[in-house]
Amino acid sequence: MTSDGLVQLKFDAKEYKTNVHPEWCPGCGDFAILKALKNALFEMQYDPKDTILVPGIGCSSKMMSAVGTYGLHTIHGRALPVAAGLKFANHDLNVISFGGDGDMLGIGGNHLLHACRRNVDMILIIPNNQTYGLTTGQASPTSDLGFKTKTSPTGTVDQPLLPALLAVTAGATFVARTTSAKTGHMQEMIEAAFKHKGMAVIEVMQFCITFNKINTPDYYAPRYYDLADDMDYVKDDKDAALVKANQWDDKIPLGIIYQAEKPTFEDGFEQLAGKPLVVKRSSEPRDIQSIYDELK
Ligand SMILES: Cc1ncc(C[n+]2csc(CCOP(=O)(O)OP(=O)(O)O)c2C)c(N)n1
Ligand code: SF4
Ligand SMILES: [Mg+2]
Repeated sequence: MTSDGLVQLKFDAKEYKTNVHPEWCPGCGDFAILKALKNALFEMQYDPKDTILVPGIGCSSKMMSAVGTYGLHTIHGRALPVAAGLKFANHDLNVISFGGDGDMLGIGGNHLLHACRRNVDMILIIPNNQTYGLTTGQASPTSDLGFKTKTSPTGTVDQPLLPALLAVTAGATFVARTTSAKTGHMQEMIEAAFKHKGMAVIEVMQFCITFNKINTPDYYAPRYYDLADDMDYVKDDKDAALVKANQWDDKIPLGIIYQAEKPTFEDGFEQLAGKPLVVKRSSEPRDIQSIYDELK
């Protein structure tokens, strides 16, 4: 508390920034996700040296380098097992994984199922632009039926997956949907996920203005409604959550679709009840030199 009664914050907003500016197309929805993530980290006052971002590979995954925490850029589809391993080794860390719809529901779909059913205490953000952005716009597992691309010139014939529905079904204990068109709402969902104990999955409808000209903010704006406006909605009712997560037509719900308290993966190991298995060795954010030196 300062002399004028204000709360003294430990970390300034600039602690969560770096001087890296990801190369995204002007107008890409990833800019807003990055902003919401940094705002949420600041609001939570997470210590940057106790926080690690673990993305896969894709346009959205580039945001890791712009956040002033630790980061481990993994390979396409494999972010979740790495993130879960980090949490297991040091459960004092705030672990935030993220990857696009291709990353998390295509090549990494298997890992998504198991991270959810294990209820690992970490966050997963899925920027869902319904296309493979980085590799120039092929159809992804969430593309609409009939989505035309260079590799599906007559339109894709594959039934799309719904990330939030998959997450609820597989056992995640926090599942929310938000949109890159609403930075404040995204930040609210990320903060709610940070406060949750267990696997928290946030699907962000993220707009790829370059390769997806169909699923645009204007396309979705009239369809969205906010579950927070429904006072009767009970978040820990799984049957109700399945209905909401599956609603994908002229009405699409945003907000916390499902949230329940259940034992986490880490709770299942008495070895983790005390201190972490491995205590981090460097003291400053991004001071990785001491670890390199030890491995020489
Ligand atoms: C093992 C492997 N397979 C394929 C690729 C090529 N690749 C890189 S990003 C990507 C898809 C990106 O789409 P998505 O995950 O939806 O992320 P976005 O770029 O849309 O944010 C693919 C197929 C790769 N880098 N590694
Ligand atoms: S290709 Fe799409 S997702 Fe990638 S930076 Fe450009 S607008 Fe964003
Ligand atoms: Mg994508």
